[in-house]
Amino acid sequence: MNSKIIKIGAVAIVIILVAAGVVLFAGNTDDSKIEKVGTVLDNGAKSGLVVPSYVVTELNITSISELEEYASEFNNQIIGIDAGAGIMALTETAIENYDLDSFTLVTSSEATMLAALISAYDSHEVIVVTLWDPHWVGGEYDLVYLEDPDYVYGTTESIESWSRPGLSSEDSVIAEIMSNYEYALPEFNSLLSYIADSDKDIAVAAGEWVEAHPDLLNSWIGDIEYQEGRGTITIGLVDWACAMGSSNALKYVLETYVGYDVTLMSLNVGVMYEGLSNGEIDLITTAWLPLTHAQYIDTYA
Ligand code: PBE
Repeated sequence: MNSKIIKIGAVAIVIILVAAGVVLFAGNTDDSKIEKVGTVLDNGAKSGLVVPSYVVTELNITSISELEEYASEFNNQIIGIDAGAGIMALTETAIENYDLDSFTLVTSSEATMLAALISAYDSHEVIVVTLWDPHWVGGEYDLVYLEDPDYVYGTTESIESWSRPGLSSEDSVIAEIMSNYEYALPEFNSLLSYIADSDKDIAVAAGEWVEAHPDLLNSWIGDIEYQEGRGTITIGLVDWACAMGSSNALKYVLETYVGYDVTLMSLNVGVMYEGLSNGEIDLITTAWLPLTHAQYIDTYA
């Protein structure tokens, strides 16, 4: 064999190896995608800008498009929640869309926003907050969504469960439970209210609520039986009432009726999705879609 043929052969081998590498790499990219594993709530979730009902009657304001005229009554503030929450990005869009130039969106947390809302409510002050449903607070206070004629906050959404890449293919038991782990809207509202009204630790209250709903529990676990040592599951969540409710109830079910060891990890929303994507977190039950968490799903799914 002359040296020219050997060289051509070597070049061909290099080309084949590079092509194989490209194929493998492409495969890896797919394997790094987070996966939808269930629907916690099918439709019925919504979000927007909310005021106490007395604000609607007293200022005669019903729509976000009228907010700018009354900016000073609101101290030029919209009380928001944590940075990275989908509702914060949607509210920045609303500020641009409805020309709310006099307003600042205040970054805080759900707990701080609720404290501000309740304190304003109790002293009959004007306030506007970012808020959503399902949430227990709407059942306890007389609150109104300002109309959103341009649908900046979309219409209704679903709350979905997502997993790290590969969880369902590795563990058919968790895959089956997650595909069953769904609430009707009145059930989900009932869970959140029960937790909010309870003096007990949220984990205990969520467990009590599950025990009081045996038919729902059975619909989640089906004929899966308890088996000790099924493994460890880390559920990521943000400190939002809805996420704490669904995650604590799921932890109770997986530990008490299935045999997993479950850790709940409370995080910032961006870190939660990143952790899901790199496998540090196994599951989340708080993906609001198609709109609120679209930015994270576009990045990681
Ligand atoms: N929320 C509640 C979240 C999703 C769950 C509406 C505050 C958000 O805005 O990202």
